[in-house]
Amino acid sequence: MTPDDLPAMELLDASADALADRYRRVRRRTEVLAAPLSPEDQAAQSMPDASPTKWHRGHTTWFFETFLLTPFLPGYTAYDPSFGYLFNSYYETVGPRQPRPQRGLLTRPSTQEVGAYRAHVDAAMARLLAAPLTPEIRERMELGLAHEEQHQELILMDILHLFAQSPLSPAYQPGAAPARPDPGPQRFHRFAGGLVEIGACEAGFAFDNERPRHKTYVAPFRLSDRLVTNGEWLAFIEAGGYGRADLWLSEGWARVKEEGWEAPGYWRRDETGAWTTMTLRGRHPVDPNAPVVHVSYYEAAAYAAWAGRRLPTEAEWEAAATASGMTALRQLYGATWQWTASAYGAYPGFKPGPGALGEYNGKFMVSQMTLRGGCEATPPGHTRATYRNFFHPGSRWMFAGLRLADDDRLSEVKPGDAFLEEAIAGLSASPKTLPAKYFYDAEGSRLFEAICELPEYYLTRTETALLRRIAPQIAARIPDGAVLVEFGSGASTKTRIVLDAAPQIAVYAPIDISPTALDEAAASLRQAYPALAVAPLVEDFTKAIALPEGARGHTPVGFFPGSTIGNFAPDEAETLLRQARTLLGEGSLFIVGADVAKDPAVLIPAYDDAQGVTAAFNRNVLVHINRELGGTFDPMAFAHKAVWNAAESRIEMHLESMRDQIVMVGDYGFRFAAGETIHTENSYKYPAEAFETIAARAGWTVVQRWISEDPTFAVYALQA
Ligand code: AVI
Repeated sequence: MTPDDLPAMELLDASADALADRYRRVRRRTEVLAAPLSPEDQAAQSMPDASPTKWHRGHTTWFFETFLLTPFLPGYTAYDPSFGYLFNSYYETVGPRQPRPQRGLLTRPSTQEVGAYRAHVDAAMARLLAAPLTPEIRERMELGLAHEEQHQELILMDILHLFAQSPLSPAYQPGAAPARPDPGPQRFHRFAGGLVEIGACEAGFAFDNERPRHKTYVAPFRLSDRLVTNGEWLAFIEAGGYGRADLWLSEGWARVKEEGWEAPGYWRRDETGAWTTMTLRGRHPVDPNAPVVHVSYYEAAAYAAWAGRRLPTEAEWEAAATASGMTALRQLYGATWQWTASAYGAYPGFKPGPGALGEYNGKFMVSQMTLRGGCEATPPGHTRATYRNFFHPGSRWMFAGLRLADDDRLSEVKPGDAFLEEAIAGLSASPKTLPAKYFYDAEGSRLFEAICELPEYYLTRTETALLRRIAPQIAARIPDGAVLVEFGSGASTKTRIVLDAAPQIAVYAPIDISPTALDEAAASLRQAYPALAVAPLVEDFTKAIALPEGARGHTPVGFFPGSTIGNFAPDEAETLLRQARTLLGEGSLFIVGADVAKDPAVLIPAYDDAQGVTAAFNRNVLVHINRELGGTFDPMAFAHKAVWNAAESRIEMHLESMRDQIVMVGDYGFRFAAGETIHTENSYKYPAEAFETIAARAGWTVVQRWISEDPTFAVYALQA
């Protein structure tokens, strides 16, 4: 040995120690998991797929004995030659074995004797691990440890299945799980796909089925940031999901019929009709916020069909999991295994290894579906992005749930689109909201004009009459050559009253977000008032920071009729008035119309008219979203509601979901419970003093106030 070899040797020894240490920890963890179970618990087998805990403890020990001690520890003889038959799981190369469905008949060896077998093998393993380790031993050690960890999860799955058969619903672990917080709406993250690489690279441990790493093409797709919840599954049940053959694969539908499935595995309805489920903590009410678990592939696929989605392929899942890191996608590894749409098969270039261990995963590569991620019962650090779990599509006893995916069809939605961002933010809020300004597409503007003509909608008529009466007084305050700046001018109907009374106005500067409304209004005013210069400004008036070019050199007079100020909350109204003051300038005049609080018997019909025009106006925000953001709202599945909120002194408009439903907006899915509302508009009705306080806070002095006879409506003259 040269001095240069020394550090390498130390490293080798250190890693041998680490391996021995890991061996002890993994083996101890199995014993800790088995500790709460009595010998009777450990011996029973609840179905052919599940094995007794005692058998898992024996089998994992046999694995080390067969694949490490016998070939590599000189002089080792098997603890008991009969154990090879009892604890061989499926290795044909090793020899015959106890049939899997009859593992529960193995009353001998006793649980205690299995403990002694474990201790014997552990002592021999300590001797093996104390000697220098060849790469082959190391490789088998890694496999043996990962194998034992797989059985640790199986112990929990199988004991849960066993305990679920007991009329006593025993708890493996005491106490109820804490209630989960609402995970919020599913967000569908977009992934570009393309030619991606999946599978484990050569370095480090991975099971044989994770290799070889290879390239595969993935079309652009979207993947939900979280798992489907029990609450969402309940909606599927209540929507008759288990009774609709059209949602199910033929084999799945046959299972539904044969086994009478009407809910996930372990779910049961109690006397009150509420659902409970069996967990490792015993039987408990189903937590609507927890991920759904114990669903078969058939159920997962049916749910996805019902939700208008699909399951991700395993390549999509892995590409997304590796691309997103841990931030964008939630619940990747620690909640439930996630069914994928991929059949479990060999990766291109896969070849089973030589000998018995070549049987580990390869021979099961048919008739099963792949699951990705990990679950609460998966030992910490056991799983990874490339990990491929697999089960028959009808199995439900493992901890399996789902995450939805979809094709990426929405490339027309521009990132950074304010409408999309505000709609997503509002629909993600609780309670859900949408900004009122999005009522006003072309159809919304037309509907609003129709509202202004309604017998119940007193505002327009009353304000118009009031303006006609007070126009001379307003005109007297307007200087010669002024520019009349109108905020949210729309059709500029009321403007004419002021223009008629004040011919000294030289320029009209309407500000509106709708170019078509502005063009039409400007054209018709130019025709009616040939001496008037019209200088329109296409802008959201809440954002306008400069007057149009044509207003330069003229004294600005602001005009903001229609009680649009009432569509802003008091603090927003104050900000808006302050901005208007900056825009119009020191000393300017500002004429503002605002509705006044009054009897709800007058207010409510004004916002819920007999002809349903306001209802159509309200629903139009959904139509607008459908058209511009690829939304899937069924507007008629939402009822129009107008309510008087006395505490806030405002009329509120809401859209109430008439049923449980899932709606997509852009990449995002939103669940609506029946009766849940979207708050779409506030229309504040300020007592005159309240409005004047806001105006004063914004730096304005109220120089005159006019209030109509019943129904009351106010016009204020403010001075900067
Ligand atoms: C534009 N704004 C003043 C109307 C209002 O009365 O709040 C909008 C409206 N909403 C329902 N009907 C009319």
